[in-house]
Amino acid sequence: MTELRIAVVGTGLMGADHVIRIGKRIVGAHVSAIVEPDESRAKSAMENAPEATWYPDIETAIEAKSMDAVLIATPGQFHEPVLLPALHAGLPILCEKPLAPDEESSLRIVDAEVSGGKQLIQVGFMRRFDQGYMDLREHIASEASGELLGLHCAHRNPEVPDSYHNDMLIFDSVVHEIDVVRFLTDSPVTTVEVKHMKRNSLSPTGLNEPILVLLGTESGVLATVEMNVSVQFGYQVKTEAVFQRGIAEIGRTSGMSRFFDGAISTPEHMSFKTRFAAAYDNQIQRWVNAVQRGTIDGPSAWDGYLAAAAVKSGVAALHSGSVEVVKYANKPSFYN
Ligand code: ISE
Repeated sequence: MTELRIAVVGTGLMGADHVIRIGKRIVGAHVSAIVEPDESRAKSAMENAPEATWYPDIETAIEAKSMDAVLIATPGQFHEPVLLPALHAGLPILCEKPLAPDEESSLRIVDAEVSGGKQLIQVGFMRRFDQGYMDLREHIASEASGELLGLHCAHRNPEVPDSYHNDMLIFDSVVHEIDVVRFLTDSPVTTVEVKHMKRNSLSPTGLNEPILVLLGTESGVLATVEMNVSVQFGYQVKTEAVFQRGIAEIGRTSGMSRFFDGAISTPEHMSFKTRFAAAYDNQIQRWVNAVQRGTIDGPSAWDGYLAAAAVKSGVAALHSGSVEVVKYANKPSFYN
């Protein structure tokens, strides 16, 4: 089988990481094109992709037929203008989360995929490829500890870039829990409420956090999410699941413990790039394999839309302080 030629669109933090990953660890694919308007960023990414050609925009890259598949890693608000021409060209796409930051553009993307007649989009909710989440989902489904009653999720970032603004707490960060709570429980999020903890004076100006988000699901399982983007000490994503007959926990950092100078210490991750490195590898390898078979293997554009619809209520809840009910469009039979 010939190697899959991938165009990586956007080579900021995540895109540059994916270029290295594809070059070093992914089997059966290589980066054939870097699509990036910023020349210096493109050049630095190309140091890890010797076979790649640089294009400033997706249209020129498509015109040059320089790829078999597209990996989109630009910020969420720039996904739609890349997704639509790539879909139109019939290219398989792995699109970083969120599919789009708002419900309306997510629906437009879904409509475009449906009219093209083939499922081409996979959304990069990488937590679904993390061993801990996969094990927990299986444990919940097995009912070995009885029925699942609730989830306590902690999502902590040491800090965020200057471009991060308050609504991103929901559409850029909590969107992971919104997707993964449905993945774990097999039940859609139906209500969202947001409470504020005491504001961290170390949070950047304009951010009012940490927040506590309550996600209610159709099945009655309630998930609490501590969303904290200024926790300083490290990057931590953990979940505790409460069952009828016990508790299950994922995400506790393992590794060498040092007993030194009157303290016991284990290093903590500082970024999602290392915390979820294995999940990203797994996600991209499975996507490459699926593309070779003409399919996808992971969350679809419809999953991306469902997350966006719940995000809309989440942002409303962040502003209103009330419980917001999530409304979903009818699922096109195309996604059954
Ligand atoms: C970022 O965009 C991610 O996707 C990370 O996984 C998340 O932890 C972070 O809060 C987001 O800003």
